[in-house]
Amino acid sequence: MPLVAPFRTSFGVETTRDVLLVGAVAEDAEGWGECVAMTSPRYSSEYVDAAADVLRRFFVPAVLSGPVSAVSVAESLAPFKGHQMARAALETAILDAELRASGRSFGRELGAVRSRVPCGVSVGIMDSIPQLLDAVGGYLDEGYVRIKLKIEPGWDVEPVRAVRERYGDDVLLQVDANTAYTLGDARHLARLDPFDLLLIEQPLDEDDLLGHAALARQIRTPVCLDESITSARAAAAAIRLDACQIVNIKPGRVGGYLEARRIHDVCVAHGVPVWCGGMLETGLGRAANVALAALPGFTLPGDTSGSGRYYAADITEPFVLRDGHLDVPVGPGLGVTPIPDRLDEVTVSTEWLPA
Ligand code: OSB
Ligand code: MG
Repeated sequence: MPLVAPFRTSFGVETTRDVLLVGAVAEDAEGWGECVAMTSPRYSSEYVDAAADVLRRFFVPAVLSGPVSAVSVAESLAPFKGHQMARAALETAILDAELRASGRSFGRELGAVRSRVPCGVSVGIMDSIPQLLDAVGGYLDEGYVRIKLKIEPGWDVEPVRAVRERYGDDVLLQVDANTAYTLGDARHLARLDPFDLLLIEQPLDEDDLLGHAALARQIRTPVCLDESITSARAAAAAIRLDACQIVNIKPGRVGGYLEARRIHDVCVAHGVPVWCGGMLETGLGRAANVALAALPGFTLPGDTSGSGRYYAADITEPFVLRDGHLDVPVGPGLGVTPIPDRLDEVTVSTEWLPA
């Protein structure tokens, strides 16, 4: 699916989104899970074709070898390592089918306590500061309540300063480095301190919890982890080590919504604020993310933007911001379904498993 504008991060530029959807068809319902793996393994080791392969060869056969239920997916897949995004898509499809069959929504199932969630937007690296200021201004006009700037060495202090100077100190502002720095950059990153950022997301490598803990002692901006938080256990370790003060929860990265909820619970128990990340999802993934973001520990606005921030035409009814918020879907399961004609238009291949 073409993106409305190129999205540049420290790990690359995306102009289109290769989406892998898993559908689970039961007698009484059909469910959907969106796999958030990207085309190439730059954000994490996962990528779309690998996810399709591991689902086809290992995950779907393992899950279908016994009685199928969402809560038993993790157990069925326990013999296998990794591929959290593929796991998440499969578990979500089955959970959606179960919830639709019983008329219960994702929000209800996960424990949502709000009917709408405040929305932030993730703004890519641009060619120039004026271009960035135009983009940020447009999003603020649309009502986004929080701006996240993607940063990398050479595009960090100046864009942050420019946004603060132009739009003022009241804008909720944060940055995301996607692992682009090293601990040696600590003094440079401390130059972000005067700008009162909400947080800096994943400045160092994914496996560098001790580095994040050391960095957190050298800068005032709170450290938030994204890539490093691969499970509830990883979250507990990061918190214990003081490697982060805030956690970004992405269900795809952690193997699904059930593990995402466990991370939420761990963070709440430790007084660590969480927010819901995004992976440029279509309306299907977005619906579930918005439901998750309505849990009580999600006290910061997430990267749950409106459909129009990503796609001129979504594959579901678009999510549209109202007063800076998105409504949590209330219908059974995800509460949204693919529009058949739209799905046909963007589908490049379909595969039935078992074959
Ligand atoms: O690091 O949060 C990230 C998109 C793709 C991969 C990684 C990230 C992102 C974003 C955009 O920042 C979040 C979104 O709007 O979906
Ligand atoms: Mg991130």
